Amino acid sequence: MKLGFVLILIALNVLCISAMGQGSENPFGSATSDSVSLKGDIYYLPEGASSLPDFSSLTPVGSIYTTVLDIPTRSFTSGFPDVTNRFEWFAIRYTGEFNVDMDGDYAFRLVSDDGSRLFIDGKKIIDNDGTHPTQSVSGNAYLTRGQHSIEVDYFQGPREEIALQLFWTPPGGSEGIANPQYTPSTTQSSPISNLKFAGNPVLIQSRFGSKGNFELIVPLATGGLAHFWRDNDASDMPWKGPTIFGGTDKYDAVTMIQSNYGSPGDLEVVARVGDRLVFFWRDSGPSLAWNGPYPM
Ligand SMILES: [Ca+2]
Repeated sequence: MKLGFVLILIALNVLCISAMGQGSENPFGSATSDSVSLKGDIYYLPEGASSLPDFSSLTPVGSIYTTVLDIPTRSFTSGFPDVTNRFEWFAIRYTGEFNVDMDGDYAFRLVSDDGSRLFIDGKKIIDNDGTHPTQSVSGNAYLTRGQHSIEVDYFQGPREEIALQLFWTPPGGSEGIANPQYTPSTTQSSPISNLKFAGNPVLIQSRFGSKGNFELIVPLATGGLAHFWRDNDASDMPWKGPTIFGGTDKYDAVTMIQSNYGSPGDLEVVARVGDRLVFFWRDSGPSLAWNGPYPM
C-alpha cells in the first residue's frame, strides 16, 4: 500500500471519529438539554424483545431532547453519540407538556418501525406496539385550550430500519407533523414575573377560547419579544407562556391585532427597533409558529 493512500485512510478515519465525537445531533433528538422540548429517555431492551417494555422496571441509560418526532423510514446504525452506540434493541420514552390554543377534537397519527404508543394526559390514544415494518395508527383526543401532558413510547427491535413520526390535525386544520408549543415543566403560576422587560407592551383580547383570551406581547430587556396569553375560560385565568421570538434585536414598542387571515385569525405584530419597523405574524394553526421579522 502506498504511503499517500495510507495517510488518506488515516485522515478519513480521524475525520469520522471527530465527526462522531462532535455529533450530539441524532434523528431521535439532540443530547443537548432544552427546557421547552420533549425529553426522551433511552432504555436498553434484551435481544429478541418483541414489544414495548415495562418502563417502570427499567433505568434509562441517557436522555435526548427534541421538539418534533419526524423520522421517516430509514436505516439507522449510528446509535446515540454521547449517550450510547446502541442502534437496535432500545426503547425511548418521550415525555413533555404542551399547550393548545383552542378546544376541540385533535386527530393524531403515529407512524413507527417498530412499536409505539401515544398517551395524552395519561390516557392511551394510539397503540401501535409490536415488531413490524413502518405502520401507521390513528387516534383522537378532545383537548381543552391549555396545558396537556404527552408521552410517546417507542422501541426499535432488530436492525436496522427505523421510523417514528407523530402527526396531528388540530380542529378545522390540516394534518402536519405535531409541533406543539412545549411548556417548561417548571412553569410558575405567574410566568410574567420571571422575566425582565423593556419598551412598551401591547395587550389585545383575541378570538381564542369562548370568552376571548388576552394576548400580550412585551419586549424583553435581553432582546426579542415574549408572547403570553391568559386563559379567560379557566376559573383562575392563568397567564401562559412565554413563547419567545424575534431574535436578539432590542424592541422599543409593539402593536398587535388579530386579523381575518386563518381561523380564528392570525396575530399580526408591528414592532419598532430604534428607527426601523418590522412585521411578524403568528399562524392560527396547526403550528402556532411566529414568523418574522420582516423589514417594512
Ligand atoms: Ca426496526
